[in-house]
Formats: sequence, structure tokens, C-alpha cells
Amino acid sequence: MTRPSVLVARAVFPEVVQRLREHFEVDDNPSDTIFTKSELMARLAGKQGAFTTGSERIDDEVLAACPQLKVVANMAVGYNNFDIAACTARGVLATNTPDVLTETTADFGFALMMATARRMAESEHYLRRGEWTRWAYDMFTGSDVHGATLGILGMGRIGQAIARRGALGFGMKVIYHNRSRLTAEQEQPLAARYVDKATLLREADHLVLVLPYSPQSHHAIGAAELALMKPTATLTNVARGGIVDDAALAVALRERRIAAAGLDVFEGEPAVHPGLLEVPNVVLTPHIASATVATRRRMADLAADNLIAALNGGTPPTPINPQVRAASGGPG
Ligand code: 8YV
Repeated sequence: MTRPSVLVARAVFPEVVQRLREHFEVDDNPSDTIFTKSELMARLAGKQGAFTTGSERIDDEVLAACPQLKVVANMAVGYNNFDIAACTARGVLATNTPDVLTETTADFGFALMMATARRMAESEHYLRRGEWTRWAYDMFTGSDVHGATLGILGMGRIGQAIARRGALGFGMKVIYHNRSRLTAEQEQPLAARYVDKATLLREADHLVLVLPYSPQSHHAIGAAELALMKPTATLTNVARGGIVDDAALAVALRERRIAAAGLDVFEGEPAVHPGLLEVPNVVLTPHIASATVATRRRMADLAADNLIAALNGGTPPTPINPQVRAASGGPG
């Protein structure tokens, strides 16, 4: 029987590609070219599976052009690059990589929030420019993290992991807003308080965004929301570009309507809004919150596990639309 064919759309660990070769005919992309939509459709033609990352958009046009496709396995927990309704309608199973990156991403979110509150990037740039000639009582004074109020917008797995760090490690008061409230058992160890969004914005000393991107969360933080925040507050985004209106944020930072921001994700990344590059009070990182060697390997392995199970008639560990039963085995 002919083995299924899969596309590995971006460069990934060679060991993981090798594992896929044990099961499939693999078309990989070691030069790590980012495919245009037509290139992606051409490379996917006739393939049953795709190993994707956030850079590949799987929408109805792509699915319509690739009717043999049965599974799309994203190496990411976020899947706003997939049109899930279209996948489900066309019987394509979609999978993601939750859990394996939760603690690593929470470590980074907390670190970015601390770097923002304590002005680490700004002061490092000053030192590198050779401007540090003497101590001053108010040199790069920031705001405390310990004991402050941590606001979390999006209290899923990663949000809760950040809240744990704040509450248990730094004595922070945790407030949060989410589509649904946590159970009392989840709230109690963190003394987490569920509040409406306006209260969250008004009361947080350090606001961290960890909600998924969707049309509903587009510009969840814009000029009106920034205006509710304390002038001493910080904003950290480790979720997705587009959740924050970056142009409005650049203005708020320039006018010191909030103290500082830490951003790992951007609208239209890898492009960064020029206004953000001009202001000193923002820490900017290139979408690396899940980037540890061990975690990236776990993500790649889980995406491969999903692909292998789905195309070999097994049960994929982390389906997004489990109602789709992936057809087993060979092509067609
Ligand atoms: C990925 C992420 O590195 O998992 C996610 O949702 O944002 C990151 O961990 C990125 O999406 C590449 O696929």
C-alpha cells in the first residue's frame, strides 16, 4: 500500500523529520522558505498531511485546492492560522500542541513582565551607549513586582501558570478576566479574584495578556482600554499580535499614559509598528515565549504524534476538532 504523503512546511528538528519519514513520504523544507499561499497550495497538492507552524495559513481556499488533505498538525498551541470551521466542514482534522509549552511560556511571560516593570531593556541600552557615568537616586526607577496587583486577561492554562508564579512566588494579588470564571478550587490557592474587564484594567499594576486571538479578541486592548489603566501600570503581551492595537499602544507609551510595555507578539509580525521602535519604555522580543530547546522539541514531537496517529488510524493526542474522524492509512 502506498504510504501517505505529508508536507513539513517549515524547517524543524531533523530527528522529528526522520521520525515522520518512518511513516510517510515526506516533503520537507530544510531551507526554511516561508511559502506564499500559491506555493503552499502547490506543495500540499496530493498530500494527506501537513506539519505547520503559525506562518502557514490554512483557509478554505487552501483546503479546496487540496482535497486529499486529511490532517493539519500545527506546531503551536495557538491556531488562529487555521480556519477551523472550514477544516471541519471539509473533514480535515486540525491539531495543536497544548500543555507542553505552558510552563515555558509562563516563565517567559513572567520574565517579560519583570523586565518591563524594572526597565531592564531600556537601562541596558543606556549602558551599552556608554551613558552610565554615575549613580543617581532616580536612575531607572521602575515599579515593584512583589506585592503588586497582577491582572491577567485570558485565564487559560498559561494564564493560570503565570498567576501561580505571581501569587505563590512574589506575593502578588491576582485579579483576572476570562470568558468563563475558574472554579473555586482553581481560584482558592491563588486567591484569584474574577473581575470585569474594566475593573481589571483599572486595578492592575501589571497586566498580562494570555488570551487566544480571534475576531472577538481583535484589539481587545486599544486606546479606550489603555485609557482606563493606571499611568504607573505595565502591559505585557505574550498572546498574539492583533489583540493589542499597536498604534494606540505606541501613542500611550510615548505620552506616558501607561508606564511601559513588554511585547513578544505584534500585529503583522515580523514587522513591528514603527512607533513602538521609537519609544524607550517598551521591551521587544521576537515571538520567543515558547523558545527553549526542550519545549520546542516537545512541541515538534507532539505535532508529529498527531500526524502519525491521525494518518495511521490511531487517536491523535490533541485534536482541535475531534468530531472529524481522520481517515486512516493510504491516500484517497
Ligand atoms: C510558536 C506560539 O512558537 O504556540 C504558540 O501558539 O505562539 C509559539 O509557541 C509559534 O506559534 C510558531 O508556531
